[in-house]
Amino acid sequence: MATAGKVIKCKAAVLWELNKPFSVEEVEVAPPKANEVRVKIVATGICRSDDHVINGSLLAPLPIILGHEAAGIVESVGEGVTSVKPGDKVIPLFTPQCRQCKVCKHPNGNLCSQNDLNGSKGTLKDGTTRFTCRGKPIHHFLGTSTFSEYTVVDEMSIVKIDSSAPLEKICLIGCGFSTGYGSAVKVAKVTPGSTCVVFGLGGVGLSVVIGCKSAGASRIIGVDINKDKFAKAKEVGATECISPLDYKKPIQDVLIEMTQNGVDFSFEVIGRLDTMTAALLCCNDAFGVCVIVGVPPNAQNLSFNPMLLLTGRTWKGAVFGGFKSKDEVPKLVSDVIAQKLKLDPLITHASSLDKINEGFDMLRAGKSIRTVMTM
Ligand code: PAD
Ligand code: ZN
Repeated sequence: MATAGKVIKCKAAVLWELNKPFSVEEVEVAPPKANEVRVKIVATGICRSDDHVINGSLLAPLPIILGHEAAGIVESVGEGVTSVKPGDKVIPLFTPQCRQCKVCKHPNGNLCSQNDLNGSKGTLKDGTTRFTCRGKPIHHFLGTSTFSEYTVVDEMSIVKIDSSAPLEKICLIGCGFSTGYGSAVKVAKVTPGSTCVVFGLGGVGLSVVIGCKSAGASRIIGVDINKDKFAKAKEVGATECISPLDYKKPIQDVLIEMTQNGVDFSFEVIGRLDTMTAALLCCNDAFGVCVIVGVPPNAQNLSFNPMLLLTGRTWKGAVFGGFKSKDEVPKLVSDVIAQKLKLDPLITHASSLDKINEGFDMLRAGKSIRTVMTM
């Protein structure tokens, strides 16, 4: 391509300060170095995890270009890149898969030791950034930074997908859908005939519901304080929905009563300590499995009586639905193309990068599930 090896000037949404709107402006994107890939982002979704950075719940260095749920086309590659080439359709991976570390070599677990989630550096693997704006270096987010017309990622953070994939939908495989679906089928390993409860019916929570249904759960209870989310939840598989605001009792007690001693599988898909506690308490004390999917507020702790686990409960969590990203994303994409998995119910709004602040306002107001911005 004519741009290969050159700096690209393009539009990106820069977050300069916490709790401030994005500033959509011109940035310079340097060419990829060795083992890096420059991608033209075609479509990117708005996820609550991006908002967690804006409000300080999830720590990341500023200024930064956020965005981690996207699909695009390879523009150029650095020396040594073998798994993708210019023109390939790709999905950036916020959980990389280096294939060298202890986690990547282990059959279970997907949090590759090269991840930038815990104690984020905000750089690529070599410790530097490829973005500048107004003469200042701008940080990367989770090695992806998709709120930009072009981004640079490490080869371990990108995977080639089927050339027929519709990018404006398939971007949801980059985070929300895979995270929720995998939390049910891969992390919890939901069993046929089981009872499940899902706290939080946003894009990720609805994807948990879809996973529970496809695993054969017979009862799927959705819990949300926003009743506007109930219709969609039922459309994708929830058998009933309740709001904690309708009860005087703690919601875990309501759920324990509804299910005769607690559910088989519970999922927290909000990111709050009180609902994480409720999710643990409402699963059966002898065999219940509780999965944390929501990103908890930075530097806050839970304390609980270990007796809750001694009785037999399992308490676990995972990022990206437990999927080893480079291995499993292409398969998820193929399942969408084959219509075994459906993303359409999750996409409520189509927008553009210029309207990114409005997109986040809609998420915060509970009016959207997923807004997909096309570039
Ligand atoms: P969302 O904001 O679309 O959905 C959250 C839902 O929770 C909304 O429908 C709210 O109404 C509901 N809610 C809020 N407070 C309460 C409450 N007190 N009781 C009941 N319901 C409530 O977010 P999302 O679906 O994009 O993301 C959900 C969480 O998952 C969020 O914490 C995000 O950071 C996390 C996430 N984790 C991963 C991962 O890899 N583990 C990936 C992507 C997102
Ligand atoms: Zn996300």
